[in-house]
Amino acid sequence: FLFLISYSIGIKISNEKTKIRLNIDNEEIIKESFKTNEISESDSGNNKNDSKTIYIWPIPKKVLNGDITVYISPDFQFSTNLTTSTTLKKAMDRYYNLIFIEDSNPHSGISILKEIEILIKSDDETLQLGFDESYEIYIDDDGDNGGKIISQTVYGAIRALETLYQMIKFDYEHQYYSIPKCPWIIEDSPRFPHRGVMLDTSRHFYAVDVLKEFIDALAYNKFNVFHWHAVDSQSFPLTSLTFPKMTKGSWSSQEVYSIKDIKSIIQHAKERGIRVELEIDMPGHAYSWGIGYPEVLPANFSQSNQCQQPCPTECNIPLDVSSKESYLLAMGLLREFNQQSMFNETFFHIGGDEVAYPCWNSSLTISHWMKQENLTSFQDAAIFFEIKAIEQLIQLNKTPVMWEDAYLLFGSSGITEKLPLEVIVQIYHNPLLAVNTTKDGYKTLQSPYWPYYLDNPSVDWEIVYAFEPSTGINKKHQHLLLGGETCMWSELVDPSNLFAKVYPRASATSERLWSTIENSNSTTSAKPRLERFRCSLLSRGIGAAPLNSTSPQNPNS
Ligand code: CP6
Repeated sequence: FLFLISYSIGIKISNEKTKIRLNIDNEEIIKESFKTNEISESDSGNNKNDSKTIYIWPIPKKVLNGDITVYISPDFQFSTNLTTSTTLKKAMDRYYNLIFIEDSNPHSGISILKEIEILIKSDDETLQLGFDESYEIYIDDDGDNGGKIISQTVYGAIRALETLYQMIKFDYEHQYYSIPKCPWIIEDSPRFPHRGVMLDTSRHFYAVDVLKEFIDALAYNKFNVFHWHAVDSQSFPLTSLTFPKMTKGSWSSQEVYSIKDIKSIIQHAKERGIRVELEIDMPGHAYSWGIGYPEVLPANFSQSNQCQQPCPTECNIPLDVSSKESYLLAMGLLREFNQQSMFNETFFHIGGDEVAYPCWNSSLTISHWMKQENLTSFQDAAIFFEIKAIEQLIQLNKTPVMWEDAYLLFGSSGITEKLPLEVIVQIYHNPLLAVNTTKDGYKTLQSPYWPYYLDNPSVDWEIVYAFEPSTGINKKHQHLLLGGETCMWSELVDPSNLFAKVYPRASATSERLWSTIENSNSTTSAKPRLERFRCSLLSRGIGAAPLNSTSPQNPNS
């Protein structure tokens, strides 16, 4: 057993005292007196014995711990080797203020933790698919020896600080902060590189502060992507400098995101290791574009029964793909929102979902244009447009992301054009479609509406938790499954009920996508940890709903 520990983390074991040697850029850090006989391998949350349960959500890859409480000094501080990073400095301050909210007393014990040192190997703060979020935490059972957080990047350190937050307890009777169950050795890294939540800010508007709080909660869950479904038929709240009349399609002039707002949301997310993936859904779901620029909507669409005016809730009028203005507008928006100074995220979502073809039935300009271009079906017409948008993004060095409709459309009968392999396919119906998309070589994201659409109130957290996104996918192709996103459509959701709708169910996804399969295979053992994690969200002002213990069953099964 000692060999196992020393082998896996490089501890040098002598008889009574143990030294941990860690190599950081040739700097050798030696930590003394690790009493190995008090370290036991925790059963990563699968242990029903409460005293053994590790209350960390999502459960780390590897945890070794003991049973000694180390008290924290009232003048505790974080220190770091990477003093040049404002991202890290802000994260240290943020977590310091989240942890130490009460006045605390000095403990009279002899071993008091005064410092945790954060050692970071690289100062590269680029946020992109696969950025390094791994970290290690070492807390000795002798507080005087301090503690260490070690990571490759600042983002790994941010994940470690979240774990540390969940490890610290406050004793209200004596006013002591402490870390129970020391010593600790934690080694952690995520299973999937893309772990997100989608939020729709078109059906209802969310103020900037609400979006920032939403991003805070993503970080508490160790999610790393905010998929911002910013616009849709119902409203267009994003300011465009190139096309200033776009926000005529907003709910009101108050319910608009200015350029400054957008930048501050992206900055807020970056400081928490969250990528912001913007979606401008096209060519479907585009009714709101036509408020300022009516020339981009199909002529006479109101005559189609799917698309009556006034716009019904489910209305998703597509752009007129025969109109030059539609291309100027759509491609112009892609160029504007992909400027380096705006969204430096490489993924960019262009929707492609639910193109309501009947809305094109009564437009003579569309039928003339189709004849001219030799397009024999509305499907072909949609592909014509989508290819242009995909090519525009590739030219901008961006990675297009599209809903599964694009994959199915390009592959449908009579259509020879193939969906470019650069496109990442986001599944939202049958998760087993991932078997095909990955076999065909497409990077894939799982968001099956059952169980990842949070607007369905009958899906309880256990069902979300039990869903395994890699099911059925050939081992050879599993590397193409980048992860998944749980989705919050906002037809029936706004800031008044957002957090209770999203949490705790999205947390079920956060653990499923972060932790190993072996560590996340039981809802029974997850439950007490999720209960505790929900409280940790509540104590940070996130209004997560209570866990429902009597979950309704899937009516389809
Ligand atoms: N809006 C947009 C939606 C949905 C989609 N796209 C949606 C479809 C089915 C369900 C829930 C939401 N409201 N733009 C599908 C990607 Cl069940």
